[in-house]
Amino acid sequence: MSSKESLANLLKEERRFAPPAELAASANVTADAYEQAAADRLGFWAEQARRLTWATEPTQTLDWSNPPFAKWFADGELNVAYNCVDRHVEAGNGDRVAIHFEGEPGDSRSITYAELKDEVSRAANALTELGVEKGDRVAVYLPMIPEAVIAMLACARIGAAHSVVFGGFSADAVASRIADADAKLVITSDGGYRRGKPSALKPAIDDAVSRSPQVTNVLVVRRTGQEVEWTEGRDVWWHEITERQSAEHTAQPFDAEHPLFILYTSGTTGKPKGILHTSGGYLTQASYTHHAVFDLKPETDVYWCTADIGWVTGHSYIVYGPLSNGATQVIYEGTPDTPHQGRFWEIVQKYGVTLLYTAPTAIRTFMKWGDDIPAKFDLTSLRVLGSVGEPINPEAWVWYREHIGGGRTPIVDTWWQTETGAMMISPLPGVTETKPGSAQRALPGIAATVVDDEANEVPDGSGGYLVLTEPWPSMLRTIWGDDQRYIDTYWSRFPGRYFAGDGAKKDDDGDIWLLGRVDDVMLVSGHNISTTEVESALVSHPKVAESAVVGAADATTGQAIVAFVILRGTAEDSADLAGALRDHVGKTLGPIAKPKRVLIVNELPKTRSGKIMRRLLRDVAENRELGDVTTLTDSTVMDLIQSKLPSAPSED
Ligand code: 6R9
Repeated sequence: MSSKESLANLLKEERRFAPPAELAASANVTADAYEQAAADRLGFWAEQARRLTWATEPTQTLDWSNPPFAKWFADGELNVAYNCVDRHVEAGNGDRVAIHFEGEPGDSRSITYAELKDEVSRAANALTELGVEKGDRVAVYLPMIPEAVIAMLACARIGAAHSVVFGGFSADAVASRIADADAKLVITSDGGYRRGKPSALKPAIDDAVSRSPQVTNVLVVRRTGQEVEWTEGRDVWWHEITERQSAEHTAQPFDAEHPLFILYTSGTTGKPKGILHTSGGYLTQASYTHHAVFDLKPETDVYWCTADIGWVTGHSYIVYGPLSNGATQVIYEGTPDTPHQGRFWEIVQKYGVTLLYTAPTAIRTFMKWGDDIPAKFDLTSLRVLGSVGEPINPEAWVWYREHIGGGRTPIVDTWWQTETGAMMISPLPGVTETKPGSAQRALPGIAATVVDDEANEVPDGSGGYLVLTEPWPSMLRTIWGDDQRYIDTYWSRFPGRYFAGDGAKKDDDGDIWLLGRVDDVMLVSGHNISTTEVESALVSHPKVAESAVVGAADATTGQAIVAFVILRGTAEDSADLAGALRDHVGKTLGPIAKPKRVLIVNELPKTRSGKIMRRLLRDVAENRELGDVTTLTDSTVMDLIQSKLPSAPSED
């Protein structure tokens, strides 16, 4: 598809891509899964739970007697780490590679399932020696190295809940998360490699732990070899303590509802929410969706999810989903442009990656860098491509399929949240006729719909709020320590239904299109306009790689649309470009959606998981002091954007 065609044309043309015949013929999941799950939803999930190895098989599926507090498989017992590691060794697959680790400087290391079992066992013994027990919390603050996975599995193995905090977060952010979870141990490293240099992690932990009296030890992985401050009696080298442990460790079974992890989502205001996930239901859905949505064939596939371990995507689709399925996967430590902009494609070629899972923000960056970069590498091993984190603009979807997938691969646009634990809405690669830009329909066993302000389901062809209408196995169980906030945040807007906070519409076929967070929706002269639609219209212009739009207070229209735009590699700014882009949006979506101002920028403010922080752009557009920037990857971005403002063209 030519990039000149507008979003409207893309939609009007109803461009669809049928699943490749070969994939459909041997797909893990076929169309009858939808019927089977619709006929008996709980029976369907009970069957999926049998993917796991239980110490005590559950006889109950769902206990929803005290909504919204769910219990799944409540009388079952299992050990999550045993399911992710030991059982594959026992099944004779100990020599299969679990992790191909690629360090940013170019060092690499492959770890088989048998080796992973030894390492996780040693780490579990080390945690026990340090006094960590079932029911405790452990904070993890590590770069993307195998020890991050090993640390999480070691916690799971002994029944301690982990709380992974992004390696980029400040000491304050770490300290508040350590305090909220009341963690007694912190696992960190001297540093990690980012953009060609060692980047320190331990100083933030030293600062945070100095304010956390309940932390008894800090376990430190040596990754970069850089100098670290050392607190005797508190700090322990990972390699020293694990080396002297036995590689034998018997995994005890825990209740299906035993806490597995807490993961903090920042939200837009207030203190971070500690999302609590438990064991049996979470692992069932992480495992099933990874098997179904990626069509994983563990004997032959090489899977790579580029997410950071500190994001829920790293939890569910690097650690628990893939490892419970016995997958072979790649883990990469660094950034996609180090030492060159083809690094991702070099890795795909090196390991023969077949299944790739990344985020729209990365895809749009690759578009910006230019088509010629992936073209230099052999990407023919790829067979399914996934997207997660934000709505994927149709133009980026088509680019991903063409330039990464060689025009062959299905794209699975997977909608889910930290709170949902696992994928909820996504195409199935062997079943769904895909549409660029749409996550399409709820997975088998999942119930989602779109409702209006009065909680009425909207007809096909209309928009509203995305809600989930039935409990699901990997749902959050509560907000750590704050049941009332859990009820208020997710279950009170539409009683009896889970409100995801996202806007969505159903097309004429009933397929779901995500439209972004409802907090970001713009109100222009009485019309609701979604950020996603205007951004997609901008990205459908041949000169645009990425954009973010916000509504800024305006005396005449209530809000006016301000667009921040990043150009493609070969495109140049010109005097009339802003006007041309405004006209392009006007033609694509209608005059009401025309941005009042268009600012060409080089970067956009993003979280570590790649989500655009529109809240900060709104502050800029309304000339306000910036709000909380602690979850921003790179705070200098905001200075650059603000410096653009005075000379910005202002049209009316
Ligand atoms: C997995 C993850 C959740 C929010 C979610 C939505 C956005 C994620 C999306 C998507 C459109 C997709 N989101 N996937 N929007 N299409 N395929 O991202 O979790 O970090 O908690 O964010 O991300 O707005 O509500 P989390």
